[in-house]
Amino acid sequence: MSRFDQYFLMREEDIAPYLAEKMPAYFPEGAKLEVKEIGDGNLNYVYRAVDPVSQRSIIVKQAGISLRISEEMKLSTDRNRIEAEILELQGQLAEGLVPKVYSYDTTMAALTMEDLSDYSMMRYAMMRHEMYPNFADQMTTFLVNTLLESSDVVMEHKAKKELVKRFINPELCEISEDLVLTEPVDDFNGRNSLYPGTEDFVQRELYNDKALKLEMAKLKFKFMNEAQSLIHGDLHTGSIFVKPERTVVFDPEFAFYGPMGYDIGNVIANLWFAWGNGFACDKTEFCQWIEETVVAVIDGFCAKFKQRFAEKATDRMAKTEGFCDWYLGEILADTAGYTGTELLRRTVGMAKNKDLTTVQEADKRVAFEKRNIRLGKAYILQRGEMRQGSDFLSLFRDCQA
Ligand code: SR1
Ligand code: MG
Repeated sequence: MSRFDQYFLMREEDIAPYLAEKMPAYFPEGAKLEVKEIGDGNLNYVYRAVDPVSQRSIIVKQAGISLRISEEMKLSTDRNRIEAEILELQGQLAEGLVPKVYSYDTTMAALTMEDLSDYSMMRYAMMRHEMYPNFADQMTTFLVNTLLESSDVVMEHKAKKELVKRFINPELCEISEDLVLTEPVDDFNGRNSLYPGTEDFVQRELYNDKALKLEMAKLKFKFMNEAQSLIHGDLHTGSIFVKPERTVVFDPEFAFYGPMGYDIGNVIANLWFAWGNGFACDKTEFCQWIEETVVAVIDGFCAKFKQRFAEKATDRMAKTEGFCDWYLGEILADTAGYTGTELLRRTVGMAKNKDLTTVQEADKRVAFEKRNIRLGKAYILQRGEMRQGSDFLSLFRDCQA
């Protein structure tokens, strides 16, 4: 009988005995581990354990039954199982671009994985206005490999449906259905918080705009009903680690079978948040790099997608002449739509981005928020017109005023 045979929420002092029991061979015998809680997300607890002598280290991530961001929000701890399983799958599809998982413990809802503390979380790297020239190339490889290769274009259809079943994720999807795809235009839970000076603008541009609400409803139903690919489901810059030579995507607990454009759109929107922070801090070169990166992510995705489609498509009808271009066009429209929803929800919703909230001067913060809202709306309303990276950039420039 062990104290880890029944679930409880661990604290720092529980991690060394937990690892001694569950991962006895990982550290040298007699190692005295130093443990620190380093979680930065809204949901879970993340511990880093280091043996200062051998310098070996590991991450333990545990799901709580209520969320860090709100005690009232309860969630099944099964999300950690989903995370462990998808990381293994993504590791096969996009080798080296996700952390290695060592173990998953269903009782404690805890997984152990590779420690990437020598990387920076991309959000903080962006807030320091650092530039990562390999990011677009590695991110587009991750996106194309994980999204295209988990879709019906490539997979045998019954095997794909098995994955749809295995990664059904109703509770975390509900969070996104509400926070991302409803509350920006309809604050029915009363959870939005508006920065002083933006209230009338938000009322007019978001809550009273019927055309926007209709398009948001379409995007919501696509999110709920289009089991296109095994998506990460929360691909913001807080789910990405970077160092100059390598990009690693983590934290896929929101994963489920949904539209590819949701992941790509999340990346693009969070790049625009980084731009907004850079702009508020007068970082011209950094902003220029972000603009180039947005274009490179879209164009790189399209080029790699077409190439891999030609190499890997197995479905007879998917190989029909013209289908790949049509399919990619739909993905780009979805990408623009979900870029828009992410821009809006991270500006007015309960889970805001630090790139935005750390801007102290009121006039700059208001300008940042209004630009996000104009841009988010434009991406949603004009999503059918996006053909390439330069279209995403032109729309962004049109919304500067
Ligand atoms: C209630 S959880 C708020 C947000 O944190 C996660 O990272 C997701 O983005 C979610 O929408
Ligand atoms: Mg997260």
